[in-house]
Parts: sequence; C-alpha cells; structure tokens
Amino acid sequence: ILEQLADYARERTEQGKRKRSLEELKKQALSLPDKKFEFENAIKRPGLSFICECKKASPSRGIIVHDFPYVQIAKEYEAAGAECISVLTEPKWFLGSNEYLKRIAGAVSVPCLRKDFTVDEYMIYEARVLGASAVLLICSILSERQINEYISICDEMGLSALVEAHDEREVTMAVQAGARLIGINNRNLKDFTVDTHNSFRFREMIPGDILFVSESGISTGHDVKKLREIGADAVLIGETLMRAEHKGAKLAG
Ligand code: IGP
Repeated sequence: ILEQLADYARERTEQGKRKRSLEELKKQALSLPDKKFEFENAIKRPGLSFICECKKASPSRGIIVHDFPYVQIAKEYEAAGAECISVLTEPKWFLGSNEYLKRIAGAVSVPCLRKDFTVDEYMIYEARVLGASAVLLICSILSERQINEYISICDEMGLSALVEAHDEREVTMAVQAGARLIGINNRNLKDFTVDTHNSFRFREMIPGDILFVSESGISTGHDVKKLREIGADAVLIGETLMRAEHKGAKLAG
C-alpha cells in the first residue's frame, strides 16, 4: 500500500505539472510571504502541543465520518486550543483534497500541515501555495538525501518539515538528514498495526534539540498523559477527534 500511495503521489504530481509547470509553481510559491517556521515554533513553545487532524477516511479504517464539514471542524479544533492543524490532501485512500487545505488554511490562524505522501519538490511548492506551513516527509518512501534536499527547499520558504519515522533505522535516517521535527508514527504503514509504545521505545534516540511528535492511535487522556511524561513536544491525533461529537471536550479530557 505504501508503494501504491507513493506511486499515486508521483502520478498526481505529473498531472499537476501538465497543468502548471514546476517553474511557474515555484515562482509563485517563492513570491509568497515567508512562513517563518511558524509550525515548529508553535510546537516549540512550552508544554505539550496538539496537532489535530482533519481526515475523512483512511486505508485502515475506511470512511471515518460521512459528514465532513472540514472548515467547521478545523475551526472547532482552533477554538479548543489546538496549536496546529493537519489536513489530509491524499484523494484516493484518505479522500482528502488540496481544496480542503486551501480552505482551512484560509479560515484559521493556526499553522497547517499538508498531510500527504511527499515524493517530489513540486508537492512542497504546492503546499506553500495552498497555505500550508508544514509538509510531511515519510522516511520509508524517501532516501536520506531526498529528505535532506526537501528540508532545504522548505527552509527557503520558512516551511517546517515533519519527518516521519517508525523504526530505529528511520529515526537514525531522520536525524542524519537534518530533521528538526521528528514524528514517530505509532502505526506501521506496511501492515497498519498500531503500537503507541513505539513512541516510548524511540524517545531516547531523538536528541534533545529535535522536536518530538507522537503520531497515530492516540485515543485517551491516559495516552496523552504518558506521552507528556516522556517529554513529547506534540501529539498528532486524527481518528479519535474525528469521531468525537464534542471535539473541544475530547481535547480537554
Ligand atoms: C493520525 P490517528 O490514528 O489519530 O487517526 O492518526 C495520523 O497520525 C495519521 O493519519 C498518519 C498518517 C501518516 C496519514 C500518520 N502518518 C502518513 C497519512 C500519511
């Protein structure tokens, strides 16, 4: 599935380039105001930060919510005190859309992450044009060199790169590639099994000057408390909040 997701992201990029060349898109992205690393700066502030995700569906869960008033959901997250918002733009398996990101980023004042399978620099410039302040770089579909190169591209625009790892090898790769923000995915994207212990296991491999985000499968106040105790800088929560009737109350608890 991971390979399919990456292949499809390459296909989407090729389609995009036919409509709008890389040169053109890049020119526009670089002419927009610098994002000043607002995504990582929001997480850097003292205390545990919440990155709340807008996600209609996922390959492991299928459709999560039938009713998806995404702008309203994002505003609810913001009102509940979310430091950042993550928006799925992958259309086939997550039923996401670039339009969702554009609309949400235009409607909230907290920084947004473009949650997608970044496989080409094109997608980074596109993220900036859509209004994102951060992109996701997944170690298992990229080389260390690509990650390093993509971080440099992000740096030019003040975008943050959340570098996602789910095992020891990938954590090492993320650190060596120069990540300033590492996300430990508790879900194995190869078989979808979730183990929040992943975050505990790899915590100590991450140097103190790198921000540490725990992602996926976080569903209770107890999970959050445990992650706070090991000094996580942020948690990324999707499904649990999407299913919660009162997102503010769920976040508070
Ligand atoms: C959120 P959850 O279990 O709270 O819905 O997980 C987020 O971590 C998950 O959506 C995610 C993801 C990804 C999605 C983590 N890494 C990479 C797409 C691509």
